[in-house]
Amino acid sequence: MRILAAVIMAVAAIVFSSPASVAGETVRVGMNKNLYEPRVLKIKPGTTVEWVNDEKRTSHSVFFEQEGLEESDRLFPGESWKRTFDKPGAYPYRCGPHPEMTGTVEVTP
Ligand SMILES: [Cu+2]
Repeated sequence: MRILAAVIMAVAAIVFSSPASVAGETVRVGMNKNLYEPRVLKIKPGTTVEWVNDEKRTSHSVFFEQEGLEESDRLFPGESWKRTFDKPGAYPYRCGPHPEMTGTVEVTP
């Protein structure tokens, strides 16, 4: 029984440490030192992502250019912007003023 308990604990640790989100949940992506953190975010359908500018003085945006969407407003330090993802897929994006600043949202069922 002790071994069984250890196996259950190990499986639980793996399951609960996976970066999965729950539908209706809001997950934060920071923007700091010209990087999105985390750069690759894995979520479940129905999750809202909130990008928050954690810089002291640099402004950023969130631009899903490849989807042909409009760029977000310019986000000044402390400001944020949200998008909800309902369909599975990979959603690459970048910062408008800093094209080398990129990230991806991966939505998996
Ligand atoms: Cu930027």
